[in-house]
Amino acid sequence: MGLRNVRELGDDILRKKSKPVKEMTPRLSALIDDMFETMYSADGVGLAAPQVGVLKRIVVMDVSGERDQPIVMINPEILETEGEQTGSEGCLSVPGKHAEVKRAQRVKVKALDRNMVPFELEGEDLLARCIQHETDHLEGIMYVDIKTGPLLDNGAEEEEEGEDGTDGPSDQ
Ligand code: GNR
Ligand code: NI
Repeated sequence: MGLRNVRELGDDILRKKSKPVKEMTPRLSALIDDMFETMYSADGVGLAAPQVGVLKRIVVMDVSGERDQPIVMINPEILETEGEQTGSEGCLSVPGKHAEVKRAQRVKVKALDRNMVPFELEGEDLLARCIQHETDHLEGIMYVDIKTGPLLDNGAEEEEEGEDGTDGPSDQ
């Protein structure tokens, strides 16, 4: 287990297309464990392998807020989309920033789980947004490419928030 270094905007690897996974291996299983650890440690709701420098079609997600609904998607393919949502989006590879992004409201995706067993998943709202954000990473697409509003700085409170969830130092 271990934290992986998250690549940031400007790193060429984020712009490359990731390759399909053919078989699960102990190395890839360890990668998935590390991706969850890295995502949870950064308070993210998703992470794609290229963000940790691995150009393979692997995504981890957990939009529960409780860290108790981990989802692994290997070789994900969006089968159907429906509707539209516009909302704020951030990315661990664009730290301290957010912007409005237009996405489908609902998506149906097929993927392999970490045992390479196929499954389908339907999501809406944040889960649908996260699925689209992560599958974009596998194509080298970043939300800043498709944002509909300006790239904004996150609030200072969020920036300074400690790991214990308390506020950072006061400005007063
Ligand atoms: O943590 C994240 N939050 C988020 C918010 C709205 C839409 C997508 C996301 S994914 C992001 C983590 C990340 O960078 N995943 O690639
Ligand atoms: Ni991202």
